[in-house]
Amino acid sequence: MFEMNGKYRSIVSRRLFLQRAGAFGLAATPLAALAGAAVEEGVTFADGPRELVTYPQKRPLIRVHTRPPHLETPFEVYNGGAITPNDAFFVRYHLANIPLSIDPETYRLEVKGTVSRPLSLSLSDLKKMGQHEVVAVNQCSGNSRAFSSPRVFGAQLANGAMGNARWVGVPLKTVLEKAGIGAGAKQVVFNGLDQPVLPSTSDFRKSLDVEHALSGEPILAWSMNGKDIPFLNGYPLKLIVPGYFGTYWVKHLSDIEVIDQAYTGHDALFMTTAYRVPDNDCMCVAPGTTPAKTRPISTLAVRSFITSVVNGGVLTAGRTVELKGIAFDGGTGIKDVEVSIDGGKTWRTAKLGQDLGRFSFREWSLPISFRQKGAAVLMVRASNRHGDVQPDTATWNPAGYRRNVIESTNVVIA
Ligand SMILES: Nc1nc2c(c(=O)[nH]1)N[C@H]1C(S)=C(S)[C@@H](COP(=O)(O)O)O[C@H]1N2
Ligand SMILES: [Mo]
Repeated sequence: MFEMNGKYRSIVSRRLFLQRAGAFGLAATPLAALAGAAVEEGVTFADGPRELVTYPQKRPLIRVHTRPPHLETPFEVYNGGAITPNDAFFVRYHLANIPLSIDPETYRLEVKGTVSRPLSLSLSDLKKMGQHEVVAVNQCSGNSRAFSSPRVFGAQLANGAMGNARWVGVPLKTVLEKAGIGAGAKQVVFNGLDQPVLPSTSDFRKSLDVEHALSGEPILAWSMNGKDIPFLNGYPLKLIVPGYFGTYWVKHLSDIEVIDQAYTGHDALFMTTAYRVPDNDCMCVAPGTTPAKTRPISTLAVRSFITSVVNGGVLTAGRTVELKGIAFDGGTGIKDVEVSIDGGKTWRTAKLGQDLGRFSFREWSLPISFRQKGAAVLMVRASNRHGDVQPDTATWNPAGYRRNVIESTNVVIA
């Protein structure tokens, strides 16, 4: 049985400790040092520097909210490799009533609705139905939202609401085929064990079109990087939708319902109102305006980051430094990564690292020696196999979703 209760209660006191550590100037303690490291460059957070908090199975992560837990991965983690460690993986919940303990013996996944054989499956039933592995990026739609200009409502996230992991589970297709999809089935609705506190609040449910659900790509995963999925990331079962934004990756998955119409209604808020983008090619509107029509957000935009140097970093002139970072897209795979050290005037091609599959982070590296001293602007831009390239200027939408502008890292060569 996984129990969150005892440890979970201590979170509040840990948070107070971190605050006091700052207030009393305990700069020499490791915790205070970590808290200091949580300040993200280039973001003006209204509440000032963001502190770190520790939750069960997690190293200290950047606190966005605590009720429910909403945590970002400290950016330096992405420099450690293409796979994001389980204990460093970001956490996002919408509803305050999250499960605190789940018994894997009594846990069941219900499959119901327009199916010929409704199912109630235990974890061991699921594990016997097939094991499929995929390395895929889970990125929140609002990742990097804090950089939107003009500012937008919503959690002010820097770049830490993304992660890449090796997921193992049974293809959703296999489970749906066992249940027998009825004629006229249109969408499949996914629900997890977390609930709203008030009945007037919408539950967190997501839907996929039947064709997508049966494509073989989405999987029902119980394993993340070779271990049980951490509790806060959706133990014991999580829907993995490779190439799609994290909002579809329903955690603590408890029921799957096949329906014969498009998913709407009171409980469909997270499909019908939230997580929607302007219904046009750029998924954008003129800054500050409201789109006439929207559609549900879907695949990840091509993105890349420099991870080996932080904004404000100092590099030594005349010596070769290995610049490195990550790139990813919504599933065509990364084609090219280019780096500029002169603010975008000239570009050179980086070397791509190991290919862990088209849904994965792809590491890149490029040795560079800086000749001139002074300020320099480093940039990285990726293109995918579909021919999409990151834009020079940021597009805008009211929720600050899907940011993928070429980012700049300001450094000093000394
Ligand atoms: N049950 C449940 N699943 C959920 C959510 C939620 O609030 N409840 N949030 C979604 C959103 S918007 C994101 S970005 C991802 C985050 O996954 P993680 O917490 O494992 O990083 O979970 C998704 N799955
Ligand atoms: Mo999200």
